[in-house]
This record gives sequence, structure tokens and C-alpha cells, in this order.
Amino acid sequence: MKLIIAVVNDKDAIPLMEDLVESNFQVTKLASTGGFLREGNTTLLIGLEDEAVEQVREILRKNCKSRRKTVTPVAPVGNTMDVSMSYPTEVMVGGATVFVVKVEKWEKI
Ligand code: 2BA
Repeated sequence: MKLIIAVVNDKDAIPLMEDLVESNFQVTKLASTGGFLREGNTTLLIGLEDEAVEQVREILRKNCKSRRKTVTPVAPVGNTMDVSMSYPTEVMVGGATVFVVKVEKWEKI
């Protein structure tokens, strides 16, 4: 038994969940926030049998796209705290960040 924890882009979450449910997987959607961009993303919890992990990884690959995102952190300039300057940089976000975790016990009470 495994638990897949997948952090995905909000835009990919709905079609991805539809695909998972159509394929008879159970999924829980959590609203989450990335620590670096401080933007909303979606975390999915998928409990499944070991032999189904590859099928879910394939569904994730099919539905989750990488996207370029421009970040503009604000850096202080000189010694003054109130003057700042922005340095836009580009980061590549996703497709999906996927953790596959061993589940010791799974029960519905
Ligand atoms: P964020 O933390 O908002 O990160 C968004 C993207 O910014 C990352 O994309 C990566 O390209 C870049 N990035 C993150 N930290 C960085 C840093 N210290 N310096 C430079 N660039 C950095 P992804 O790697 O595709 O991650 C997408 C989202 O997945 C993350 O959003 C975070 O919510 C989650 N995530 C990724 N790795 C994780 C991990 N090891 N543990 C927990 N969550 C993770």
C-alpha cells in the first residue's frame, strides 16, 4: 500500500482529478501554497495499491505541464532599508512534485 502526495499547478488539478477518478482511483484535493513563490498550488493525496503506482505516475505525466514563471524578489540597495530594487528571474515550475510514501496501515472507520 502506498500514498502518493503530488503537488501540482492549480490549472492542471481538475482535469487530473477527473482522469484519476475515471480510472477508479480515490483522491483528496488540498489547497496549498508553495514556499518559494508563495502562490497557491494543489496537493493531491492518492491512496493506492503498490502495483498501481506506475499507472498514476503516467496519469500525472499526461496531465501536468511545466510552466515558466517570472519571480521578482525585492532586494535592498545600499545601506538604506527603504530603497529597493527588483531583479526579475525565471523559474520552471512543475509538472508535478511527487512523493511516494509507504503506508503502514489503511483503514476506514
Ligand atoms: P514553490 O516552493 O513555490 O516553488 C516554485 C518553483 O520555484 C519550483 O518549482 C522551483 O523551480 C523554484 N524554486 C523553489 N525553491 C527555490 C529556491 N530555493 N531557489 C530557486 N528556485 C526555487 P518546482 O520544483 O516544480 O516545485 C513546485 C512546488 O512543489 C513548490 O512551489 C512547492 O510547493 C512544491 N515542492 C517542490 N519541492 C518540494 C519539496 N522537496 N518538498 C515539499 N514541497 C515541494
